[in-house]
Amino acid sequence: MYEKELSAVSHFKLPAAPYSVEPITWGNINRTFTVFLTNGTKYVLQNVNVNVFKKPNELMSNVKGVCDFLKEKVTAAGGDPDRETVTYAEADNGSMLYVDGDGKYWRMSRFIEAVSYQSIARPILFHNAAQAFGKFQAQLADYPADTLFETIPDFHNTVSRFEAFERALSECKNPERLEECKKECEFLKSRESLAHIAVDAIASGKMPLRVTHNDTKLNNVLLDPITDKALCVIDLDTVMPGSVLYDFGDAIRFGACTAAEDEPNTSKIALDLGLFEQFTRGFISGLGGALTDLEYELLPEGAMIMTYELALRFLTDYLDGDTYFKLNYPEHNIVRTRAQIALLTDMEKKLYEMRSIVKRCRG
Ligand code: GN1
Ligand code: MG
Repeated sequence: MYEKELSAVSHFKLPAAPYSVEPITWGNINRTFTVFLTNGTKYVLQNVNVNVFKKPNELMSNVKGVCDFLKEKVTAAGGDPDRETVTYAEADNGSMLYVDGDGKYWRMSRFIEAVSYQSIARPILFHNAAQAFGKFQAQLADYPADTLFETIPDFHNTVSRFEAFERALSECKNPERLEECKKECEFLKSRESLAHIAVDAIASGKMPLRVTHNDTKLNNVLLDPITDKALCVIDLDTVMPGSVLYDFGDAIRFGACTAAEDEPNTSKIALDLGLFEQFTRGFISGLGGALTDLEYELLPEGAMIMTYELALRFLTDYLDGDTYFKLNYPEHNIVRTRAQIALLTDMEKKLYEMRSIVKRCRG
């Protein structure tokens, strides 16, 4: 069992020998494992998905650059860089990536003893996660953005995402799937204007580009199980120039929903306004309030745009024959699409309440 993984591990400089490997099942892109060492420490091993991250060396250059930059900031602020930032292990070739005989790319990082939540057990957790994502963005405000590679081109370009959906729809060769998702396709077409809000505001120079995380799911922040404080933001693969709306919106989409992002029973899906408020407060305070008027104004739309984007992406993948996201069962992508549409529908009803909450939190 796990011979390939253990063989990859043997190419990294580690403080002790590995003795076992266990898979971590969440995460829709890379394959991830916990590696246990004989000295009692643990490491995280990842097999980078090169179908998604086509230039793994550029990816690691981004990740390493951001980690090193954050380590300096954390140290200067008197924090613990080993717990508050990710530390990658060096491979025997001197880089942070090992390529095996099958052309698979592997990387390893120190395991941080903390909790990653899939859903909110207590509201304070969401507030603290929000603060960490806000602070993450504030810390990277003076990061040299021109040194960052675009690891996935047009990642949150919702106009391109809409075009990709239309292309998938016109090229789909699976009549059953086409029939099955007619309603969803109509819904997504009817909301096309959402795709333009952030993209146009950025293109016209009305809204700034910042260095953003771009994948702010709740499970991408580690929290201390005793104090509930957020320790470390993880999964830096998509750190790229982007909009504050993306980080805010994606976190709301995932964390302020009353059900999982792949809940099959859509009647369980709604936006929890209490959690929306917790996140908004935490995020603004983590960012130190450094938002423009337009950014504040569009935060609720940010939540809708990201939910819409994920609906487009899941449905595109379904129509394309499931080549991008990991699946647990064949219908997974259409179930995810329906869940996003249900959430977006509820957000549309709650738009005015979201706006009042943002105003209140802005103070
Ligand atoms: C993927 O693998 P994970 O869970 O970090 C995806 C995100 C989606 C998310 C949906 C590189 O993230 O964009 O929001 O699934 N990451 C990539 O669950 O596409
Ligand atoms: Mg990710």
